Amino acid sequence: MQATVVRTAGEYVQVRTSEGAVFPATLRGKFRLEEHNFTTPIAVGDEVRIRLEEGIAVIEEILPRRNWLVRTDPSHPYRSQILACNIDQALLLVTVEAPFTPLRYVDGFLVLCEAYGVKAALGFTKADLKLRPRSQSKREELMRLYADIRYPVFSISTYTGEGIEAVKSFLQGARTFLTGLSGVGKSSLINRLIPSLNLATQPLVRQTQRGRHTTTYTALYDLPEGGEIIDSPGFGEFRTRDFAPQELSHYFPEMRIRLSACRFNNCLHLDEPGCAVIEAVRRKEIATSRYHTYLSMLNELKSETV
Ligand SMILES: Nc1nc2c(ncn2[C@@H]2O[C@H](COP(=O)(O)OP(=O)(O)O)[C@@H](O)[C@H]2O)c(=O)[nH]1
Ligand SMILES: [Mg+2]
Ligand SMILES: [Zn+2]
Repeated sequence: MQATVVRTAGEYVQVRTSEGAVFPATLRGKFRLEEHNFTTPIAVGDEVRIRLEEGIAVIEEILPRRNWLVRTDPSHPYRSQILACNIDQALLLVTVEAPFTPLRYVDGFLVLCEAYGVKAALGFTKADLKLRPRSQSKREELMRLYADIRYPVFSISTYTGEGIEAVKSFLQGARTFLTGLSGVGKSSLINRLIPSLNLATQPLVRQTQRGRHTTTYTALYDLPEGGEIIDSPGFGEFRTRDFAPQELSHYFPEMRIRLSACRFNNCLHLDEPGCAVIEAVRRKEIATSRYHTYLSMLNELKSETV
């Protein structure tokens, strides 16, 4: 029988058959041994072949994946963690305040999506919040920056309903991986999209304006208008060592289109003469913040590969 993995929480796995029946699932021991490079060998979105044994789905085979999102497991530097599999697109929720989302985090996620061939979009949430003037202009500036480099950008409020219709049409018919720091409003957005669900949401910690980790599992839900959304815990960071320093600029769309104009075809865009990327940064055609993320990610990749 074939089934889809619809929930993972540490070792706990749930699958759903094509008829819609949901079962707790276990992995046969051999997967654990074979896939020791991964924190867990299976992830939400996986298609699996199962055998039912007293109400438990025994997973016998993981079917080939169309794609996946993988990051370095922050607690085990030599292991990878599969975030989700077989997805069409990803939506990253971002807040400028409450909580503060670092740009390195946003760009790190976008690079991950580019590297694994997943279409990415950004949702700037809590549009109803009255921000300090500096934060308000920051929010607008960032929305423009990412729209300019062709990422779909939404302004969303789960309180007022702003942007919800636009997000719905973006989600319709697709399987979307939803992520963002703890407290940005992922569960609130899903509740707005699927009112019957009633996921737990949590106020921010007052002093720090950071989220609490309410969601400790990854779970897939059906959307009423068709399509599926994957709720995930507030992953702290998206680091990867799955590609070479040389590849990195290919995952920045505004750099990618300029690479053929660099004088050297192995240009790392650091201080090489005739570098089209550095020239574009100088002319403010590439955002300084994006270039800084590039440099910091490049440094990490270089130190991983020596
Ligand atoms: N002002 C405002 N607060 C929101 C909005 N969406 C969610 N919140 C609040 O932000 C906090 C965290 O929301 P939650 O959905 O639990 O975030 P998650 O950790 O990303 O799942 C809760 O106190 C929500 O009520 C919004 O659109 N506007
Ligand atoms: Mg949540
Ligand atoms: Zn260059």
